[in-house]
Amino acid sequence: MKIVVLVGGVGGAKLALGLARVLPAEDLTVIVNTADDTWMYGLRICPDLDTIMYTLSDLVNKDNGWGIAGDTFEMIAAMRRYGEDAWFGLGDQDMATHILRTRLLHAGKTMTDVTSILTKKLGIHQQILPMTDSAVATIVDTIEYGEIDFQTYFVKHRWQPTVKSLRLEGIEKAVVTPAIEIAIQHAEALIVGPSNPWLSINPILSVPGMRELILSRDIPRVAISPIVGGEAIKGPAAKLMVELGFEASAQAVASYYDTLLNGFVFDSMDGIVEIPQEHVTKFETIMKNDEVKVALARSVLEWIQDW
Ligand code: FO1
Repeated sequence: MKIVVLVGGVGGAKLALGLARVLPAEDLTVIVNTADDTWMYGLRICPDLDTIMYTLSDLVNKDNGWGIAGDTFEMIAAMRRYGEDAWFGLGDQDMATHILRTRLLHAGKTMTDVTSILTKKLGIHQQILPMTDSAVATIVDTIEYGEIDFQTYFVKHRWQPTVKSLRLEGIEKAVVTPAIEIAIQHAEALIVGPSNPWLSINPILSVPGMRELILSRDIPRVAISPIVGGEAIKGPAAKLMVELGFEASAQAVASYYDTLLNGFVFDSMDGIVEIPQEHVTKFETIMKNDEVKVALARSVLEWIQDW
């Protein structure tokens, strides 16, 4: 069954790993948010693409969910010796990814091409696609600091500033890539991972033409809730929902996706309530180990099989 999954970073990567373990590699395409991307020290950093690549190649630091296991931070220490305010934890091995990516981009390759080259070198056979080849950046308007870029909000200030609004710089000019068009047109189901709907999934859905492309497919289109028992499994989703004027609940996430999707998965701890999607179910969604990731992937695939 050909599956397209939309993801951000850590939570989405866990589901992608579960799906990768149960599907033939050629049946899985992972579409990844790139609105968290940033430039640092002249290098292009793509945190969510990195997280997906490291997770699927089993390189990932499982304690953090991002970065490479056992990496060292000598370069960052040397930056601090020069007096740099080096708050972003770029690992020494991780740097190889950013250096190669930047070199390939400077040589004129698209982000789709660069990602394909890097994933193949890491032995990943699934297709990993950036949401667009255009540069898009999430800008966070906060009460404390005014407008700041995403990594400053998320990493430097540990997502503690109060968010007034979010804006996607460059989104009007972004285009759906040919690879994404083909993947969605051939998909037999589309799964939205348990990633942050506002920070990770909305940028993907905001690429002009993306919603229309998804809606043109009469296939199962389901999301897994990132909110369990009114709280985010990881990260700022619940805090952000309240700041943006929503109730922090799985039901509010389902309403946010509305009829773009036709199915929604609650966590087994939550009660099923009235939502816009036609198909609703409950599974264990807190992917604390690889068995749960695989079990969740299998359950979702079985559930949508006969729609
Ligand atoms: N997240 C952190 O919380 N602290 C870091 O120092 C950090 C460094 C980092 C370096 C490379 C990379 O690919 C990701 C990194 N992340 C770090 C994770 C990342 O910035 C966020 O988890 C995502 O942007 C949110 O999806």
